[in-house]
Amino acid sequence: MKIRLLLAALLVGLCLSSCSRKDRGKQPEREDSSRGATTRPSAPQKPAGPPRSIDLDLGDGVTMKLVLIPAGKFMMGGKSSPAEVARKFHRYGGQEAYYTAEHPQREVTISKPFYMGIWEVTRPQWDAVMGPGPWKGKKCDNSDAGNVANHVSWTDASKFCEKLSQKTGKTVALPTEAQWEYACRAKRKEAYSFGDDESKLGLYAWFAENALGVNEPYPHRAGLKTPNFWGLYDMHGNAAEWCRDWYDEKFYASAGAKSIDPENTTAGTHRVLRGGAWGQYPDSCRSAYRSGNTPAARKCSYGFRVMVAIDTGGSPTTRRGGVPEK
Ligand SMILES: [Ca+2]
Repeated sequence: MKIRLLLAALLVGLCLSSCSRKDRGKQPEREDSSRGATTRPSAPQKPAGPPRSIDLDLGDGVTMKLVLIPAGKFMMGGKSSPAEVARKFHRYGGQEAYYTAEHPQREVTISKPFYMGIWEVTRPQWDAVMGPGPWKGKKCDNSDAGNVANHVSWTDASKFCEKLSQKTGKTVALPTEAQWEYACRAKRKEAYSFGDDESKLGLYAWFAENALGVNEPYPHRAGLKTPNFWGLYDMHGNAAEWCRDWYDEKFYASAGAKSIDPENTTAGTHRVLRGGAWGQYPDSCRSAYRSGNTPAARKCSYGFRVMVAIDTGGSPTTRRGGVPEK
């Protein structure tokens, strides 16, 4: 009897164990009773990055739009030799000596994303921050009140950045020369942000052939031409743009030319100007072309655009003073 009872208990035990295994195997995934949807463990959320664009409030109903430029690497400087560029632009009087400062080309890292103004600073933007601009009464003071600010020196442009930093609580500054070229190229390696064919330049730029050459010797209203891949207008032509660096034609070749976030901070006589302008030929509007002038120089072809630095938390920095944190 005892043996029978033991065998029966053993059979019940085996059945319970087997049924339990089957049940576990069939166990449905947990249901979300409210929606009937299967709930799986959620993937870790990526922290939200900085917004793709920001609008600065300059007061008086005037704003300034800037777009996010991602961190990355690019080849800074001229791909073609000075002799090749001179040959290509011979009909415009191109000479090797004009292009030697673009060399040697080298890989440069822009280690942090930043915001770049989509336009050169406009006259209404200037007026909202600084009051009446230095173009007033000049030959190039044409009647278009929405035109870009010009006849502006490097010192004027830097003061604008300081005042706008104070006004917005963000770090507004001139871009470094490396940031400018990186933003201008927008991932393209050719002579221009749209390729190598200078016959297309008129779609993207105001320059000698469609401005000075047709008796319009001044920069034109921002945003009328085609922007580059990152949404930046008039990087080629219109106003030549001041950059933060001191200009040194041998900087690329010098030991001081870092490959990560380079900036020439060694005081010289000239500051950097980039992009060419409304009176210049296509060779001077190339992404790699470099020039400069003294910080106090004002010309009808000189203007600028600004950048806003982003802190490590992903927000535009709030440190004041016009110079981004390193
Ligand atoms: Ca420009």
